[in-house]
Amino acid sequence: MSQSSYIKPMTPNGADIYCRVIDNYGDIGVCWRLARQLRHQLPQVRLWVDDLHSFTHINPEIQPHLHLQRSQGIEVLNWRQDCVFPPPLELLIEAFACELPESVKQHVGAHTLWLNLEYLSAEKWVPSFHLGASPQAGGQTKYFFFPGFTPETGGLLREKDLVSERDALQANSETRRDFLRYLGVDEELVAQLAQRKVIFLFCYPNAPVQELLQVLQEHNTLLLVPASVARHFTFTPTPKLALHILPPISQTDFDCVLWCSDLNIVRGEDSLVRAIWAAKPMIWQPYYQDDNWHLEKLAAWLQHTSYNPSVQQAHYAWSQAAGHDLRPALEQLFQPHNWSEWQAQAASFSEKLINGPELSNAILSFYAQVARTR
Ligand code: TRH
Repeated sequence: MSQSSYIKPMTPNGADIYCRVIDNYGDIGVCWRLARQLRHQLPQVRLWVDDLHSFTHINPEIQPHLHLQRSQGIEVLNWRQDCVFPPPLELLIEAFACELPESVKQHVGAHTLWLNLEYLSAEKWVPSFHLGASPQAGGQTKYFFFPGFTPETGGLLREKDLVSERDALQANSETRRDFLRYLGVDEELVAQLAQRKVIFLFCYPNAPVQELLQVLQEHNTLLLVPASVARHFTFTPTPKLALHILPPISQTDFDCVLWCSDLNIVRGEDSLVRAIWAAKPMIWQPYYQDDNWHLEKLAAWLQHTSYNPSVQQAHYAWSQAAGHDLRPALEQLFQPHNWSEWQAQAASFSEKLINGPELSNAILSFYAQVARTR
């Protein structure tokens, strides 16, 4: 082949993702999903994580003492101070401004696309910052890559088979029962599923959980709560309100919990997206930020939904720890007509976003776009 006819491949030779676990599981949660998505399209994906112990909570295959291990085709590396870092692969993702090691930055060459993956937000300013270029001290350019809810952003992580797998589980009540049995839910409760709403509760400690429980005591409910959440509250089961505490489960099982539940109460960014894909009524609690910035995020997201005022009231009450407002909103929403409306709105919002951009594809398209200009 002559030099002039050579066409440079538009796909990177692989991806390096760097992730620092700040607290909770959100950062590693997004990075792990992204790594798996990219691995479907790239021959090599390396995920550098500074806290493998936290990683074990969402991926039980991980062995925290290993420096290098493989999980689902991905090389997982323990990111320690004393690591000798190889030169980066052609796609380099710095997750959530985690600050790359100096030696990695120095080796970012002309054929590497360097992205800073940002937090998900529905705020209006996001599209104008998406793909913004930031010149670096070493002469390279780093680009800001924003996930988001509109076509002008990087979109949301969504696996190819997500909808078919979700639909298969939701359409078959026996599969749903089997999954709850697998989670260890009592057979007696599994047998009562037709009479109980299954509610998944994944929230921050400041949520008005006691008020929620008071409402649920009057409705037949099976409440599923991760152990890491349950330890912040006192739960007293009643004849109508049954409780099942979940151990740490894999992200795949986490998704199935969302698909199996009638109402998902979730927090942070990753479970927000996953609850949207579940297409069930949901209440989202953004991660707390000083000066109530998280309420701006909540308002921006609610604007994208077509949720009616009671759903919005429930969201604000939940995020402002305002239990007195939560009760009337939930009582309204549990009325059969309003409940059906909420179900329909959740399904149509999910459907709308399913047709939007997918984050890993958007990253690879951007790589190809930049590669063409080199
Ligand atoms: O854990 P979070 O509260 O994460 C937060 C937010 O992302 C926040 O913005 C960030 O700044 C902060 O962390 C540091 O919520 P989130 O984002 O929903 O992430 C939870 C992840 O954990 C999600 O990928 C699902 C996963 N998970 C499991 O896979 N198994 C489990 O058993 C549990 C409880 C969670």
